[in-house]
Amino acid sequence: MISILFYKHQDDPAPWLADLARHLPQAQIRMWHPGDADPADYALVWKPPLELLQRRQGLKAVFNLGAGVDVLLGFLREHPFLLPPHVSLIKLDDAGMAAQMNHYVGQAVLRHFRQMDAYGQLKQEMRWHVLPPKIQADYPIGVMGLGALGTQVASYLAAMGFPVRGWSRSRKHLAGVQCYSGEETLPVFLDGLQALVNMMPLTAQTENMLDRTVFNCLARGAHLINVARGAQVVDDDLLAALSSGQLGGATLDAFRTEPLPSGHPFWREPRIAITPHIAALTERTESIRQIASKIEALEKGESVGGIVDLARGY
Ligand code: OXD
Repeated sequence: MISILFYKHQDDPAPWLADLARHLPQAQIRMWHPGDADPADYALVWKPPLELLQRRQGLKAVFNLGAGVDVLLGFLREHPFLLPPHVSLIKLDDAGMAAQMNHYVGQAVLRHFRQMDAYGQLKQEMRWHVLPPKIQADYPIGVMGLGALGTQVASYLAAMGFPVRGWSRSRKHLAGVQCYSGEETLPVFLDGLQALVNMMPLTAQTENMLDRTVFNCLARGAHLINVARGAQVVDDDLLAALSSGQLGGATLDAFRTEPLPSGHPFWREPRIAITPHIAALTERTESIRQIASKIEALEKGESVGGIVDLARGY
């Protein structure tokens, strides 16, 4: 019998365990508790403690129940022999997250493009006043990170009629999106952007990448949207760019420390919109359907998609 170990940080496991049992009736599924060192064929995890994976006998694959695999890759950097080479780390392919991401980024872009915060302020002042409209053709948006979710968001924004640029480490081609790749193209990609959307995986190269140098390349008053990882933004540089007016605002869904500590200056900065890491939530039914079919394929010796390239880090 296939045995599955389940752990999902800060989430009620009961509905997951029930759905898994429905989709994989042939499996023995258990929630991980501290001290459980019994063998398992598969581990389905989101932000697990290291102990869950250490010296786990029998593992064939680890499924990450979210988009970013940085927590697991962090473990592997510190403990290179944590997973034997035959054990794949598999991430979700979209699983309903792309549509949520499109909506989240779309609303943030439109709020800035249609000046809704400025109209909100005018309403507070009970003033009927028409602001000069922004012109869509003069409103380039840049998406950094063209992975599974980044490509969808870039195409979505292009379909909304915006000029869209995409930037990634390796070369990509995307209809309707001007694609740039490699560090040396960064200044051209960033030049004059009205909105910058961060969708990069967290790696040693992307940590602290969104700093004052990047912000200074954007159009004055540009908007930053971070739906990736907080550690990619230099918080003090962001606050300084907002104070100086180089950035007009920011929509942040990811933070260095989550939950965002109550004393953090972002809470008090009116130009920053904050959401608690909800841009794209893992959809249980779709994720379980996907993982169950991958487990069935792996059990038959077939190959599956979504395997993380450990050297690249995504
Ligand atoms: C993430 C997620 O990776 O929420 O941030 O899935």
